[in-house]
Amino acid sequence: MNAPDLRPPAVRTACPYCGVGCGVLAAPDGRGGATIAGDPAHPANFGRLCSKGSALGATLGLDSRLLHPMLRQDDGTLARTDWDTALTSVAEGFARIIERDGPDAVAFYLSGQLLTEDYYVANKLMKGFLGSANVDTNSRLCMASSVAGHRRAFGADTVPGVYADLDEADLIVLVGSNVAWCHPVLFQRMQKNRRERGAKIVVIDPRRTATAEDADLFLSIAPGMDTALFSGLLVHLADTNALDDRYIDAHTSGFENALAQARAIAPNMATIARRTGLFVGDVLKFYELFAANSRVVTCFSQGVNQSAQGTDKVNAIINCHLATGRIGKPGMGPFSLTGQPNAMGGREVGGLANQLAAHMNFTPIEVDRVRRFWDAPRMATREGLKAVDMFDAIAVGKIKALWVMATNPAVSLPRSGAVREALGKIELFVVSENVTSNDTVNSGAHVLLPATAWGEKDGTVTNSERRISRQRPFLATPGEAKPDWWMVSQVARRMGYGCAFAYESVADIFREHAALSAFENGGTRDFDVGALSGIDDAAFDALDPVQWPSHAGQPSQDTRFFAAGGFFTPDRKARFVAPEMPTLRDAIGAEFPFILNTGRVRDQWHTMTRTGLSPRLGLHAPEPFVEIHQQDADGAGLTDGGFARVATAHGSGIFRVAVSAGQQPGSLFVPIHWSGETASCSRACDLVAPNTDPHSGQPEAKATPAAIAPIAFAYQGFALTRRPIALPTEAWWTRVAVTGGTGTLIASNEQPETWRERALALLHKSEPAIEQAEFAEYLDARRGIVRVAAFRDGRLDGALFIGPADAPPRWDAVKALFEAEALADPQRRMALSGRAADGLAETGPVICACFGVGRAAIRRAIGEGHASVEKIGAALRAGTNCGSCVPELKRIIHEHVAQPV
Ligand SMILES: Nc1nc2c(c(=O)[nH]1)N[C@H]1C(S)=C(S)[C@@H](COP(=O)(O)OP(=O)(O)OC[C@H]3O[C@@H](n4cnc5c(=O)[nH]c(N)nc54)[C@H](O)[C@@H]3O)O[C@H]1N2
Ligand SMILES: Nc1nc2c(c(=O)[nH]1)N[C@H]1C(S)=C(S)[C@@H](COP(=O)(O)OP(=O)(O)OC[C@H]3O[C@@H](n4cnc5c(=O)[nH]c(N)nc54)[C@H](O)[C@@H]3O)O[C@H]1N2
Ligand code: SF4
Ligand SMILES: [Mo]
Repeated sequence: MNAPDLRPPAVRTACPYCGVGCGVLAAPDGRGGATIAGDPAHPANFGRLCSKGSALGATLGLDSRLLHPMLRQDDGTLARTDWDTALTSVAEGFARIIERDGPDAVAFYLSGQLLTEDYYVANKLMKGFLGSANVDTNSRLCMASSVAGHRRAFGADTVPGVYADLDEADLIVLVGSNVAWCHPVLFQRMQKNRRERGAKIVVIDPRRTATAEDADLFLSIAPGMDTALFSGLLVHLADTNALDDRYIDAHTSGFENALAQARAIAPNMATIARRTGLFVGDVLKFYELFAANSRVVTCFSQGVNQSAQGTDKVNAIINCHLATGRIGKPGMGPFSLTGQPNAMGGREVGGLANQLAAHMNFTPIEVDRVRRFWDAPRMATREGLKAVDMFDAIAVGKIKALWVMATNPAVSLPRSGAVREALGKIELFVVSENVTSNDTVNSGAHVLLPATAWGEKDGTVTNSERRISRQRPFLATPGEAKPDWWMVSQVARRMGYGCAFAYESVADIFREHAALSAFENGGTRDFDVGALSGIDDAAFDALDPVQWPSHAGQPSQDTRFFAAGGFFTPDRKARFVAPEMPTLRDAIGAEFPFILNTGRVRDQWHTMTRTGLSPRLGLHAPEPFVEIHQQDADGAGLTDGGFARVATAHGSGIFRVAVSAGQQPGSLFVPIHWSGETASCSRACDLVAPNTDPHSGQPEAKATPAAIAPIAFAYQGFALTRRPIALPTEAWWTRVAVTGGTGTLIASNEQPETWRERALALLHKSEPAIEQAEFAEYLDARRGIVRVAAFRDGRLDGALFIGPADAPPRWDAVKALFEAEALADPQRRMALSGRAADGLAETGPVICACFGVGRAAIRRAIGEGHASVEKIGAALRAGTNCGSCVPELKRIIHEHVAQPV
């Protein structure tokens, strides 16, 4: 990889992935692509990017893009239409259904990947003009428990701290948060603090993640038991005189009650150890570290939020910070790490069904205030349905029209099989999307609206530390794509609300949003960006990253909340909350004896509609897997690298078995990224129970009782093709981007002869100019081997190799030939030879995505004496660019020392 050439005109924008909200410099190459680098001036990342951010340039292609509005025809097919027809059909459809069945028969399902301006307009249309609060978002699956926890404790959804706290803390506690993979640039900030200031890191997670690998203390907690651990901490703090009595007295209420409940949950160390599955000594070590370090930040993410008691977990953590007065001061505070790039912005505009805009709720005074500000004819007066309930209402026909924007619920909602079925029955199903095909679109969408994507869209996002950054366009808008805010406004105009949706630009919307935040505020609401309400177009274009609050009285930045109280409750005091006794909603039993945990891998983003386009990002974890402890694998008759069917009461899937020492006995881990687009049957959410938290409505995505059993395939193999191929449902397959095309990994019980026939047919189909293609094949039916290759213009244009499961063909060498621009004769012969197939050049999984360095090469280098991260970097360059792989390098070094090759 060469150093990015960033001559002007590089555009300053923000990364579209995680909530760290890194600043990006994008220099368009004039051919539809761009060179990407971190923005050194952005206060979230100071020039750094992780593996996903660095690969953004490879995800800008238009091959999979939806470029024109489409309408479902009577024969079931989708056909291109014009914008006016599409928008009119949406407007008329929503109007008709509201007229017939009332406003609660319609819904919007939005996303933390929308820009604030898109989000604001969609929320305004539904809550102010259509008269329903049935607007919910994928943030329900993500941040809802944090929102509810903040609101209970602080009276508002306020993140008190700033990223600088991570630089200034002496102790960082990471709860249910795999920051090394999910917020990598923040992880690097934490590591820098550790190196330079000696900060300690404690990781609390049932799995030994890449984050845990490097921690000072790792607590492999029993799933769901965080409240027991933090209740015990509150008791410990009380019993060791580590409380801040003055803060408690002056700024909080409910302490005694919360402490009494904490004592009930965690009466003594033995009980805590039993509930959490931890050693007393480790628990004590954590408690002593917490008590001894006043500069402590507790970061939490989905291991906390995605729980049927997620809100209580959040409050159990916040209780400990309130009790020690460690909040809103440099280096201290509870810190909810947001997931999506604009999770925070969505909360600002009231994107959730139980919020109004600008951090207001559904009290009569607030409803009236927003009504007057919007001059709204049909204000929703009560909360709408939260995501899981919304899709249940769709399933039973109560909601008849749905508009999905920028999310893929057919893959990401719990019990997603049932979700797909419900979507198929809906009367009017509108999707605005970037891609022509995903599981949601393919669940029967009637109207497809092509949305501008990152690089084209224009507006603002807010990151985890309340910092608003501009996303700026640097590419021309392709086809007929339009911004989401434009589509919503156009539909609103067609429904008769032209005056209220007369926006000409994102700046118009931003100004209105900023003005609403200040409207009759007077310090009663935390979210106030009134200082920006008069911003002119030029200043909006040039807007530097700015943190809220930012109002007339306090336009400054780097503001923390609550160091001196000032909560947003009626008496301005924080509330301690007494949590429930911790438990998982569904208990394991004989039929489903394991706990299924789900989450993310380092180099993929959600359902892979974008990261899935990058061959480099596909190298790290190319196929869907289930992680399991050795002891459980032995018990279930599973082998590392084999296959397993994982089943729950809700669905099942087939995954490659990955035996992992980091996995707790009794639990399984499946990544969330694979969908019907990328695998035959490996969607994590098909298996997940729809149990929700009573306060937040957030589903328990990390603890569904499950069973696992081996599944045998007699043959395995792969295909390399210029375009994706379709395989029969009898085969297990998964797809990954490779340089120059698509790789498909295959497992099957069908005979090699069948595969030979199929290979010829498939390769024929996938070649654009087949008459020029030349086929070579090798069949050894007795050994179960088939190899078919297609050559064209001196290139290897396609290949399909199948072999016996105990000696499957490896694709590294064939892939190298597939990627080559031209092949010499001996190389062509090599293509079918056993040598290529057996993979002389096998690299193992690629650990360093930036320089394509595989595990095998790293292990070799360690064997040759390069046994430190620095030395590996010097020898192989691995880990020297974005740094996302450093925790794994450390793990490999560690393993090697324990067990040399
Ligand atoms: N690479 C990558 N990064 C991403 C994303 C992505 O798709 N890919 N998505 C972004 C988004 S939207 C989000 S929300 C964030 C999520 O970021 P994270 O929350 O860090 O990621 P997850 O992998 O979902 O879950 C975190 C951890 O919770 C642990 N966990 C499970 N159950 C429990 C429990 O009971 N207690 C505790 N303490 N831990 C538990 C899991 O083992 C897992 O390691 O990542 C963001 N960043
Ligand atoms: N089991 C389990 N399930 C989970 C989770 C888990 O940990 N475990 N995590 C949950 C969490 S935290 C999250 S955030 C969700 C994420 O889940 P989703 O939001 O469903 O996943 P994405 O793949 O990000 O879907 C975004 C879609 O919007 C499209 N898109 C991107 N940008 C735009 C745009 O500007 N406009 C429009 N109109 N479309 C756009 C993309 O092409 C893509 O199809 O998954 C949740 N589901
Ligand atoms: S940490 Fe990575 S994914 Fe997150 S915003 Fe920064 S570059 Fe993007
Ligand atoms: Mo998320």
